Amino acid sequence: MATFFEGESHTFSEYLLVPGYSSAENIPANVSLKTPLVKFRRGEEPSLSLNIPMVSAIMQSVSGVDMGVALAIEGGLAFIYGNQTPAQEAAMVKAVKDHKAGFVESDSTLTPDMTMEEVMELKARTGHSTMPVTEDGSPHGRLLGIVTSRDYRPTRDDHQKKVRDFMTPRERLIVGDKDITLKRANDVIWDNKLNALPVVDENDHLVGIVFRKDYDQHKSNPDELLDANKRYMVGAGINTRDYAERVPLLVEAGADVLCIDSSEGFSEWQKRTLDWIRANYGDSVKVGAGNVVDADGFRFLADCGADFVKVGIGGGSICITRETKGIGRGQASAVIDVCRARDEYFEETGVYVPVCSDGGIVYDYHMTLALAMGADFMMLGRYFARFDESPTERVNVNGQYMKEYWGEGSARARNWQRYDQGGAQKLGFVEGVDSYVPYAGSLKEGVRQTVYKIKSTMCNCGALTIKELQQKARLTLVSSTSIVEGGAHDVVVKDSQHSVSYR
Ligand code: RVP
Repeated sequence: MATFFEGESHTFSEYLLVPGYSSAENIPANVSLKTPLVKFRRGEEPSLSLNIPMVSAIMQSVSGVDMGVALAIEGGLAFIYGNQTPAQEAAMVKAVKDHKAGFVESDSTLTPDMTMEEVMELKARTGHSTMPVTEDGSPHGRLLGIVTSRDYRPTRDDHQKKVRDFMTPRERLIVGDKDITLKRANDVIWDNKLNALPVVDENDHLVGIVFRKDYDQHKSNPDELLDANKRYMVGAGINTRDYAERVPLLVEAGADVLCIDSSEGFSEWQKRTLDWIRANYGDSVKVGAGNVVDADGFRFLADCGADFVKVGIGGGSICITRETKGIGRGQASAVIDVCRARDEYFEETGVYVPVCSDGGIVYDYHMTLALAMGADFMMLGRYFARFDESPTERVNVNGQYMKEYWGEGSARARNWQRYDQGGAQKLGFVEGVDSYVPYAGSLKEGVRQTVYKIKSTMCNCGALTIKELQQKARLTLVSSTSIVEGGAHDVVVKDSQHSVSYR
């Protein structure tokens, strides 16, 4: 006879937190969201932690270089997608590691032959008034000069005037060399009353620009997630097929943590992958595994040596695995079950293996619920796909800005390795869709608002840390009727955006 799990399997929207006592101490400014990323022994500190409990999904439509940098600045971590060649993925990891905070790559570069009219158009499009001029117009071309709004007068000058005739030429520019530190660059800006300092390499090719307004970059991003060398931290997805080729390249490129990306991880393939990494790198390479949805799956991966375990099958917004294959489990039930198993494992072995809740976060409060249920951090696809920093196109659909977002199991991504069960090297059938998500602006603003909401709710529960939330949280299942009561109801909402503020 088959095994039947007790009760129904539930998802986040079916739960609410019941507030607990909050003291005057419980204000968002006092809340820390620091959380372990990899396993650790009782009494020890984890070797890697996150400053906010958010990582981006291992997906083509979510996690590229820009996501890696932007999310590390906020204290989270991106997992660069594995659905590309090992060399391409390693190059993305390296680009995040090489990114110098405060050194901006120009998105408005000119050639000397452009006209003042084109300069004005570019300025209107990007909003940037400082524009470097390079030989070929590329952001890393040979630097020939710089144009700022002080160099031309639209009301008086001929709009066909060439850039070469009004730019400040290279010989009159103060520049920094490519090894300059941000601190030194800011000193140069300050001493010379500059607005921006172009940074060039030994061949006079533009590396980036340091702007005066980035002066206190570190001070305004207190949660930045940095490695021991003050570089941004970044993760990378791997699969259970080509790890012997992929892992060494990713490690060499500087990936701080890896994660086996699979729709279903309770398998011998994951064990083989983890065994190979341990045999070749011992514990020096950190690697998460998954996905699983129950205690047995967790224990299997923990025993195989996973550094964290990822939970979730079929709950992703673009995922149709449950419809196509009939496997999965409500995300809340899966997280609760696995986190219970993690705590038992910790009691027994003294090893704490962090749990990542992956997929199915629709509202910001779902993140607080996932944490309260025991998750150490969340992996999010749809949430991050909406921001400027996701690698997909922003498009206008019926008058509304959207970003494209597609599943790794969709016909568009064809990530057969993620769904591999040892058969032919192709996707047998699709398990994901291609979609749009409403555009939501910059990651910084979006994440900061979400983080503030999580902290506020934690205060309502009397918790100043995630651990405390997990100990103090009181959760209740809600009936479908009371879910209706939770939104605006029995009124005509004036601002239709209200009901979809996160979506
Ligand atoms: P969501 O945040 O709800 O958009 O879910 C993202 C998660 O969905 C990913 O981290 C991954 O686990 C899963 N996914 C990615 N592609 C697919 C698919 O095509 N079915 N599912």
